[in-house]
Amino acid sequence: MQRITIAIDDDLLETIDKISAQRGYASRSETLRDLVRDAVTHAQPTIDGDAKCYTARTYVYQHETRDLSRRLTMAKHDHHDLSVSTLHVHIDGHDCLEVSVLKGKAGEIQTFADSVVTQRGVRFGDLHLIPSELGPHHAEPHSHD
Ligand code: NI
Repeated sequence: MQRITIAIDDDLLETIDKISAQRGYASRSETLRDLVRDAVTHAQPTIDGDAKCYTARTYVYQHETRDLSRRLTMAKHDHHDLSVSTLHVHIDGHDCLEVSVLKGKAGEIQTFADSVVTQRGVRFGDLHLIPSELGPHHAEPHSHD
């Protein structure tokens, strides 16, 4: 096992301590290891990179962060072929919430999403991959009542 040092926001640390107390973890380290394991499992692609899929991508970003809005716009134009629709909500004076529906190969979408959520000033990045081929249930024409 290795020992690392990380810088963390006060608010986030407070939340981690609450989770730790609620679940009864013996230490912060134990709590963080479990939370990181969850995140790592979530981050590993479970769909074959060439599989066609739909994706709901959500993230919050601070539009005032230097150059961020411009970089995000450029990334979106670079991947315009994957984009179906984006919802933008101005949460408050600083933060924007975006929900994008993307369509394409899982691997390409993952790469695009990573390029967005890893930018400084972007938080709560999440990606929900939905295979285009939903199996026999949806292969037949169906109604929605
Ligand atoms: Ni906004």
